Amino acid sequence: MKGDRSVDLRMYKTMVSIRSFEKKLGELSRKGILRGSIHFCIGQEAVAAGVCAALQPTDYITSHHRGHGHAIAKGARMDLMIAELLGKATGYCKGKGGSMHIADLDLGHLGANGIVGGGMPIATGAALGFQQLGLPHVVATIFGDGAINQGSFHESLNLAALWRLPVVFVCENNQFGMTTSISQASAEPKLVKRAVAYNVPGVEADGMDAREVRRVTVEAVERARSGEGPTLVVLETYRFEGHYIGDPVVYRTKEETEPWKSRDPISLQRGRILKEGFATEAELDRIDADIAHELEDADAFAQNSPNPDPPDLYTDVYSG
Ligand SMILES: Cc1ncc(C[n+]2csc(CCOP(=O)(O)OP(=O)(O)O)c2C)c(N)n1
Ligand SMILES: [Mg+2]
Repeated sequence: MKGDRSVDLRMYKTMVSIRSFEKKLGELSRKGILRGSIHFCIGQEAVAAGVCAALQPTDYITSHHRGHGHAIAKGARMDLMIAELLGKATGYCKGKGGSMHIADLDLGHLGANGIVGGGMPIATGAALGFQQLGLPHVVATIFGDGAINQGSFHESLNLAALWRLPVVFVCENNQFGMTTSISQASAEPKLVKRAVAYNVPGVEADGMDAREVRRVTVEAVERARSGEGPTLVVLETYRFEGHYIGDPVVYRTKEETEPWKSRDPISLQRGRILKEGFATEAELDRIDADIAHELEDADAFAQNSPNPDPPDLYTDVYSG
């Protein structure tokens, strides 16, 4: 597929930002500055970059527990994200949510979610609202191969298909749900076949290739926006790290992992940009350096931010 210089560079920048951001989190965790569990999406950056590059800024996403990449790709600020992860008052949710609860409604990010499968009903409900109000927005709901076995997937996709809601169901298939492989969890390991049950198109694509991810998502977004309803998009990818920071990863072999690592989505995109003459090595190095610089500033901002006031413990957490 032919590239587009500005889109390809934007997706490269998004992917490098995501990886650099998570490497920074690893550093902060090792130093004991960042506490608590985090789920890295290193290796899966092309999904976030490609899906969000297929959306308009006025479109929406829902994300999941491994959601840093989705937030960054939708335009979230890394300084506010680190502040949130450090529990600071300046964070996206005033430090009350942490890694799994980053949201920014103004950016069209309806929220990451610690409940596996929790994003799909939210996306479906938002899409119903947009349809009823006659608004042109599309919602991409990104969930894992583990989440596809939750009731919320079936209920949401069924209703979205029945009512032709403007949602795209994006399964980020990283081959595992915690330590459990697809073959241990799904009677039908070909996940895309589930589209048949709900009478919607099912598309599979290489989730290590941002350009390919964007291509299939653009088609699904157009379909959703034109009132034809949802598509199930299954993107084949792999998390290079453990399920959570500190996971000893005893359930995967080197033989399994190496072929995926050799298809690193960032290297793939960088190589393609160079080959097609969209940028030089020096220009790409400058992008990398700018991101590193931005992250240093983001880290300093977060670490120097105040902790929440103890009385704030009771605000935002109850309704009524
Ligand atoms: C409803 C619910 N059940 C179980 C869990 C525990 N849990 C957290 S992540 C996870 C695996 C999810 O796998 P997948 O959807 O493939 O996402 P991945 O971690 O691979 O990105 C599980 C079972 C949870 N958070 N929520
Ligand atoms: Mg998974």
